[in-house]
Amino acid sequence: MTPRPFTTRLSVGLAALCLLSSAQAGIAVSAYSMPDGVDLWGAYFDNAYNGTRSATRYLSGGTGDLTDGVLSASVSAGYGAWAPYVMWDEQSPTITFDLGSTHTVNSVMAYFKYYPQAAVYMPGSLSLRFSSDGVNYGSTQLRTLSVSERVPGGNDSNGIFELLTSPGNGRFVELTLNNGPENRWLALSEVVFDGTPGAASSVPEPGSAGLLLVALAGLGWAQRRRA
Ligand SMILES: [Ca+2]
Ligand SMILES: [Ca+2]
Repeated sequence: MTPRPFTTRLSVGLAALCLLSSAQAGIAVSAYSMPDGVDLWGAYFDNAYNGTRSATRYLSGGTGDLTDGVLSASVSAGYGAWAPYVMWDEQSPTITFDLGSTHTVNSVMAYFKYYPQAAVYMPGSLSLRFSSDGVNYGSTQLRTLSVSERVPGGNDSNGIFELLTSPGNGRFVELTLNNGPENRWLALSEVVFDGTPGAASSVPEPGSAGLLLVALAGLGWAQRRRA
């Protein structure tokens, strides 16, 4: 069989990309709560947090550094350059995200900084749980980072991870950063959720964007194999 010209394959790929972006959109976080980062250098805590900071430095009712759209930054300029990050030392903090309403969550991306010379490491693992009411949570998804994931590069490199092992459903997402064997600094800059509003749907209707996407993806795959 004659392979289709490149332009045909390109248009199929673009169509699939457009569908992907419309079928799965970023979820805006309404609020998150957590123990604030360390109060050092005017940078290590949650600089942008706009909710309440209690006397024990517990944050609630707002958003900040972890959802401001700044995913990664160089910290080579010194202490103040860590401001985009929230940093905890010898802790395994739990962060509770409120998505505002129930969503099917297909992706949770986390953006960390790695700087071993400054004792800033990757977590050993991450625990995720979903809840519809913020009280009763489902079973825990444990995402263990591999040896190579825990060493994403040299000083000032970025550790960026998909945390979900399978789609979740709910309004509240509880994320715990389980410190690794070093039990030292963790530096987190952003957590990005993707998915669709509403509860987990049953069988999708024929002709829906999702099915079309699957079909187009299959077409592209078949053409690549033929090419
Ligand atoms: Ca950020
Ligand atoms: Ca900060």
